[in-house]
Amino acid sequence: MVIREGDTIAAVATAPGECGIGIVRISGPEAIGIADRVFRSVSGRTLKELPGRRMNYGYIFSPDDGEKIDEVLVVAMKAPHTYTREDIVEVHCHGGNVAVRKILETVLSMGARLAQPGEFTKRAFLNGRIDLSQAEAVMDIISSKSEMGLKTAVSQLEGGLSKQLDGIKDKLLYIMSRIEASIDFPEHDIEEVTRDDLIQETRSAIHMVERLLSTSSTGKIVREGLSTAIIGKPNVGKSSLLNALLRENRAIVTEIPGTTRDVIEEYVNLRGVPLKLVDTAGIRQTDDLVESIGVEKTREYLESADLVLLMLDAGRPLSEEDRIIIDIIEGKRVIVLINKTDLEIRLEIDEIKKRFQERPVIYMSLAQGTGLDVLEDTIYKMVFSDEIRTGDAVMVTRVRHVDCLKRAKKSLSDAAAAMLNKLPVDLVSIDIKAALEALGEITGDNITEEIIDRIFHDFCIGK
Ligand SMILES: Nc1nc2c(ncn2[C@@H]2O[C@H](COP(=O)(O)OP(=O)(O)OP(=O)(O)O)[C@@H](O)[C@H]2O)c(=O)[nH]1
Ligand SMILES: [Mg+2]
Repeated sequence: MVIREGDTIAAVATAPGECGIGIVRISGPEAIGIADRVFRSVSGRTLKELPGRRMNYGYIFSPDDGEKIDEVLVVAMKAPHTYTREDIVEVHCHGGNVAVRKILETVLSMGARLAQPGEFTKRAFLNGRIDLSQAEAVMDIISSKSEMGLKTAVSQLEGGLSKQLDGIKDKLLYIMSRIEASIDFPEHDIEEVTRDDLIQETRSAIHMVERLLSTSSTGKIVREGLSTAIIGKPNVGKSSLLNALLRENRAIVTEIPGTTRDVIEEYVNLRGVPLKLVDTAGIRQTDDLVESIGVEKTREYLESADLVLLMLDAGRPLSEEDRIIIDIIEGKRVIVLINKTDLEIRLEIDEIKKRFQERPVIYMSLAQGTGLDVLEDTIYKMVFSDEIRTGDAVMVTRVRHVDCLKRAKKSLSDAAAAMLNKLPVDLVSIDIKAALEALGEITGDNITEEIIDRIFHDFCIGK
């Protein structure tokens, strides 16, 4: 274990605004010394003298004029068994902006440096307490949008993904050792039996990488949410659907066509799946400037949507507007919703069914509250394959990981092909090494400073 000697950093770890408590966090070799210069415990003892990992009651004083700044609880944690593996002090003061900011300023004036976003977690990684995928999981826990997202991130933090990668890496190291042993043979080639065995091993490694990759589309949705656009002509009930899924009256609903003029975006938790739900302005030709901008925006959202909920009105025949919309959404992942089934049916349902043969068509009446459960069920099943639904919590959630896995798979396929074609062993070993490196990038075994900086740049301050 190598602890890197860094400077001492400090930041506010709690969110701004009026609240019960605020926490200023300090980490580094001078953390306890700096805290002792501004903290007076009621017992009169310093943090250096007091036992660690206990809350100590007292006050923070201004070093300039000796004025009390706030009544606090302070905990000191000695390296190496801490979040960063350095000495850490946390000052728990009253919430709100002033006390917290004043204490941070005081700590900085004593020689600490303001931490960069994610710098505490970066130190935990650089000091070897967690690997890079676990560091990323910390951020995913903080920004998780559903229970499913939280569960996946916690499993990743516990090393779930790292363990699966270790299994693949072990296999590759075994293959490497066998190849290196055969290099010693005079003919400089792999023996027939060994070759068959190594091809088997490589294929099994490819299979393991593929299994991880197969979780990535669900993984991305679990982390970022499924971007879902409700599309339809004016007055079909789009905003009514948003409200029903949100279980609150978020969007204005009226009988006047063209009620929604802007795009409304809300997160909905659908059985653990986070939906980034977008209610749009009904698409139609219009002379109204505001509405036409809304319609333009709708088209833009449509472009980036993962899923389109196409809403049609059961009580009206298909109109020109419906047909234009049906053309626009060609090629997208679509669920067709036939709303207002409580009215007399005038929609050409057979034509719709024929047009959307492969796609789910769901009947609903938002006025009567029917069809919502079928919709929820259909979306859930779309997102989660059977395998993922029945457990197996390890999921690949980040584009960065997907990229590394794809590179590993490519190198392994090249290695297998080289062995089959009886190419020189050195070539095989180059490919296996490349695969090992690509997998190592996920956990940060061999990674450049630049990539590390880019990853931690997205973190929040104080974490
Ligand atoms: N009969 C009946 N009326 C409904 C149903 N769903 C919604 N409505 C009514 O249809 C009207 C339009 O609903 P909205 O949800 O505002 O429709 P919209 O698609 O958002 O309309 P725009 O924002 O104008 O594009 C309202 O008067 C709703 O009460 C339904 O299932 N049956
Ligand atoms: Mg609307």
